[in-house]
Amino acid sequence: MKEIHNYIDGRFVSGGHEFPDINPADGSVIAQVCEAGEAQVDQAVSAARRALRGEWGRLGTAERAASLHRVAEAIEKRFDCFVQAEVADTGKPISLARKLDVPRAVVNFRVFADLLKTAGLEAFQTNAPNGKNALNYAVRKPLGVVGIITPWNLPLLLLSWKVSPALACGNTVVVKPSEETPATAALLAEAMKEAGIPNGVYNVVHGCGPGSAGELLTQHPDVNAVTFTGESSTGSAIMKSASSTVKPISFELGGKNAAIVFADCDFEAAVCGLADAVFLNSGQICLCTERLYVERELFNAFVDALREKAESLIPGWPLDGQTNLGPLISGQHREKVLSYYKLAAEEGAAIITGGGVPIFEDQRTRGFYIQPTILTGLPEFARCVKEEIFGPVCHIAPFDEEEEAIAMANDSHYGLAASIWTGNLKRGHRVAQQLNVGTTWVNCWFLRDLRSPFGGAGLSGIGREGGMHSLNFYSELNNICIEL
Ligand code: NAD
Ligand code: 6OH
Repeated sequence: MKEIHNYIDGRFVSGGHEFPDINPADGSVIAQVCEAGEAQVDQAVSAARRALRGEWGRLGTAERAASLHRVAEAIEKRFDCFVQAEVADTGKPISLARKLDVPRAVVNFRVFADLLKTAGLEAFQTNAPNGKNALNYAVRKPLGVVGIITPWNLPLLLLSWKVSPALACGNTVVVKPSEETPATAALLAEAMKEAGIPNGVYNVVHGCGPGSAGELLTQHPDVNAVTFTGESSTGSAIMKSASSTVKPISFELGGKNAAIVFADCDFEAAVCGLADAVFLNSGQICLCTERLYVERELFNAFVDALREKAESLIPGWPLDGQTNLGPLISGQHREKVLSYYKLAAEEGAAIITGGGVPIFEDQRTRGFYIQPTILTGLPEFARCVKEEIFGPVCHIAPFDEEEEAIAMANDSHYGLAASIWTGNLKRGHRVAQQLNVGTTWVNCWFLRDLRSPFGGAGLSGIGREGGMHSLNFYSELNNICIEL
């Protein structure tokens, strides 16, 4: 049986308790994963601390940028290995891993390398009231050792989106990938080695959250900052454990994202765009849409068209190029999503399509597939309209007035993303500017420029990453004031 090891100070380290890495398509065991205990987390943090003082800490920005480009090349060289590992761990369709996950990881390293080379610094010439003149300028220094904790939905993509700016800023990192999807973080260690990244700069510890590697990392006194993507409730637990040592935190958390569809939209484009927004990656993307508000005159036609899209999805084997609907990540997560399907019926929803589990006559019966599901008829206060489900499911409600749609879209404790579908761009701007979210798309979805700010309002997060926002989070600014 294959083993996935921790990666500490440039070496793969085995030992300790092991847990299985499960293939969600058929429930088979892909590998045994070595869980890092307290001693190993400690070793990883110490290695990262030493590396800050070594060769890595002495590199200039141009050399660090070149190192990140070499990491990007090393991933590209093993592109198929990364794709296979991501597909096996997540069950996502191979077409998606090829098109989104792995290429996006490569681009993350390239974008932050280039940004680092071109990023300027703030400078102010000061004329103080006492007549003195001074020059103020800020220099960027690394935060130190950054703890990075990531989820299972886009494992390599979300990991690289944090590792690349953290390294660009001269930090060293200890990453704790999701226990469900440990493989690509380990493969990235091989790419780091190949790219000549010094030992201790990138470390991986495997395990779960509470009482395991995740919590050990966030409460470690020698970790200088924590960046986390995952559920809002986990964010709250991490905030508590990081608070005793007052670490800076950056949180990208859950969402209950809305879409507003106006009758003047390009109907086909809206249906196709929203079919992706609801069902891509089996609805397991933080940006996926779970609440749709459709202008009443379009409502029936829209529900019918989205139903057709849902029913045409192919829940095949992930490695089959035709498959466009993979399983959910785990049996436990499927139970959670199915409990919402059941709750929806209890809350009085009309189930337009789906609501259960697809039938197979092969090993997929042991996998965690679920039917894509469309609900209508729920009141806005229903739990299925309020709580993040994180599956291939949405609720569609009609609206009559623009203000009403905005009010319903904003009536959420979350505030990650939204989309607006309209042929009237003036309205697009007007509505977008009233939504309380971190990202609003008009006539598109998940079209992301890596330089633009990314994060959420309310329960959806703290802070922004992306472009300069990432460089600012991952660096400590030292403002230097010189009297002239
Ligand atoms: P999760 O919060 O259960 O786990 C995420 C990571 O945190 C895992 O590595 C886990 O082991 C670790 N963890 C759990 N408890 C911990 C603790 N107490 N201390 C330290 N680490 C701990 O999330 P998930 O189920 O892996 O991912 C799905 C969730 O992530 C959804 O809510 C989704 O919306 C959210 N998400 C948000 C974004 C975003 O950018 N806003 C992106 C992707 C996913
Ligand atoms: C959340 O699940 C995914 C976020 C991904 C990005 O923001 C991106 O630009 O790749």
